[in-house]
Amino acid sequence: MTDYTAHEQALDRDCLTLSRHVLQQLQSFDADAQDLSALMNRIALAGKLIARRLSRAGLMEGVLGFTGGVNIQGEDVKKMDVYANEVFIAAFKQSGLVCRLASEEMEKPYYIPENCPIGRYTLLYDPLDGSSNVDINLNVGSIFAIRRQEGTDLDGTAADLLQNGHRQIAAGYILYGPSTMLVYSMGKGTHVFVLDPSLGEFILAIENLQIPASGSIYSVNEGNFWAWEEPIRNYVRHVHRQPGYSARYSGALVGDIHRILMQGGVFLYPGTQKNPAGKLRLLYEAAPIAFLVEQAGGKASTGTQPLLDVVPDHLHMRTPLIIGSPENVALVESFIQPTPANATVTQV
Ligand code: FBP
Repeated sequence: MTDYTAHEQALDRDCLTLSRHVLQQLQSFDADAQDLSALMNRIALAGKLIARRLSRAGLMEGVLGFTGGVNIQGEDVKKMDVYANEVFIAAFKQSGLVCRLASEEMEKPYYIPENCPIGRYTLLYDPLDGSSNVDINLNVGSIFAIRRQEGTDLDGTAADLLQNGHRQIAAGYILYGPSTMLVYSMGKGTHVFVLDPSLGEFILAIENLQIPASGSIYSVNEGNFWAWEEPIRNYVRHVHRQPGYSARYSGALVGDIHRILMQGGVFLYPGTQKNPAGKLRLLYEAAPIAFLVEQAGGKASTGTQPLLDVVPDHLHMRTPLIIGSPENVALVESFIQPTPANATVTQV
């Protein structure tokens, strides 16, 4: 191989930016494709701004800690939650792309009048996932999904968003870790980008990521053990007895899912007797992550039905989530819905 080719390859690599990859995925340069490429680029901009703030947060006054307020979820709000939410809104102003933003941090969707009615998309997002990690410099993330705006939504109930996860046009997450990564799918595979700080661009690192069919990692907050229903307890008792399993739980969904996408295994956030619906929100946490994992050959379930089939009844609806390598998820489901065929495995 001549130097030139290696040089050409490196140049090609450096030019395989997110916005170019989206156009390649859509195999089109028409207005719709350009809009979705620009939309993804705005999400990337929000990620870069949040990553910059996180990287210097420990040196800045008033960036970390709580605001003293409580959000629609009943959770104490972190200052970085508010900052990250404002960044996403600012990134889409004057864009003509997104008419409405629905966020974990806002009771009702936020409208960008200058973008309506031309903006044909709605962005649903969790601006800062794993916020319990942010003040201690552990990994956090942002989660996003793009859906088509159907109707004018004048009553602000976002009723047109109450549809199953298959209606997502694109979904992904940004992982703020040792490096900043953006993982997304438009329904044609799952792709991993790394932020090259010297370029300020997300560059393609892995195309068509495939999750291992099974893995030895299980990721769940065992502190909730006695709050779970018996079948989930039995599954965890089963893995405790199996040699080779390792428990890994970071407290941030994005970080735990990224590990499982790369190494295989299963993540669980089950319901509890007190909260049968669990903790995670369907529209801007579970459904986007399920879309990604299934595009990588994985499986996502509530325990009793495919996660992407769930139709929400309100914007901030919660759902149990069991997700990861298909064989591991099927094993958990076999404890929840035992059949004569799997009775030997589920007897603990
Ligand atoms: P936030 O988006 O408010 O951070 O909540 C979601 C989350 O932090 C997930 O990232 C994580 O998987 C889960 O909650 C951790 O919950 P728990 O502390 O109950 O295990």
